[in-house]
Amino acid sequence: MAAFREEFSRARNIVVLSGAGISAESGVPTFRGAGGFWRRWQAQDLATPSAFKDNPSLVWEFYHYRREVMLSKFPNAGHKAVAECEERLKTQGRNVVVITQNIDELHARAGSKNIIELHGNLFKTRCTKCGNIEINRDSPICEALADKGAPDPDAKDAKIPVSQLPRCMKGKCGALIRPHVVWFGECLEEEVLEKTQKELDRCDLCLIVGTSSVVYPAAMFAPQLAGRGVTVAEFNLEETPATNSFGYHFQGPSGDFLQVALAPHPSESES
Ligand code: BJW
Ligand code: ZN
Repeated sequence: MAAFREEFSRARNIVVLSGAGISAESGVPTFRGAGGFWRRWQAQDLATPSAFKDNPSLVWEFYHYRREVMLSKFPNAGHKAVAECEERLKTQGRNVVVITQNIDELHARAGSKNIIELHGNLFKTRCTKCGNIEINRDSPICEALADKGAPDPDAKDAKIPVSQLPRCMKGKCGALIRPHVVWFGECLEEEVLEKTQKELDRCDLCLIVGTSSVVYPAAMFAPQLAGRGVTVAEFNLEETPATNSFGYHFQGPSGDFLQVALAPHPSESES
């Protein structure tokens, strides 16, 4: 940690690449770990365009459930350490950007400003017909989903009629809307990828936090930086397929480690 802190004190452009694990200490389920979504449900039934085409009711139940869960969740020490670091380093002319795979908004709620959401946002919707994107924090998002808990993977036939699922409010459109998130087989937004590349190009220190590093393209960002000679520090409960390519691996809850890793360095008072 002391060696990492030395490198941290010299870095000018820090990238924090985060995944579901950073929100685990807030009580938000991850995807692949114990209690993770993909342990209980099949990803192809809930997070692909064909799942939404075949059963929009089941997919909406899943995202509705996750929206409702977030009402009782709050940023944890990890999100806060990242946000405080961004604010503090800004006054020193240094830059911190969060590039997150998470759609839960906890980085923003902790106070981070410079955020790139790679996989979209749980509280945005997109119209399947006119493409209109809206922020939507309604609870429930439509009457038919009210009081629905987690979707039952074995009850795929108990479908809500499409006419009762969330609809587009733009003008007279009225078509079915979907969560504005990136599913498997879908491309990440061009603008998001361009912004990400710019940040990766100027990055001189990367923290990769709470991601299994198995989902592309996010999984290749940190190994690419390491290949270019940029220091990468991984914060995870476990080792990942990418661990061996990184300079530092802090194994444990990210909240605990990030508080220490990103605390003010003595040299900051000199700058
Ligand atoms: C803690 C902790 C604590 C716990 N402290 N740590 C190249 C090679 C192979 C395949 C592909 C490829 N390029 C593209 C693909 C296909 C596919 C893919 O990657 N497949 C792989 C699974 C094999 N990728 C795509 O389809 C992407 N699109 C794309 O590339 O377009 C171009 C293209 C299209 C078609 C063909 C080819 C190219 C889109 C990917 C979209 C992912 N979407 C999801 C769901 C949507 C958002 C949502 O509903 O939330 O995004 S899937 C899910 O996985 C979600 C997550 O953002 C994402 C990553 O998961 P994450 O964050 O890593 O979570 P976990 O649960 O996996 O890991 C948690 C970690 O935290 C663990 O390591 C724990 O140990 C740790 N942890 N508690 C520290 N307290
Ligand atoms: Zn529309």
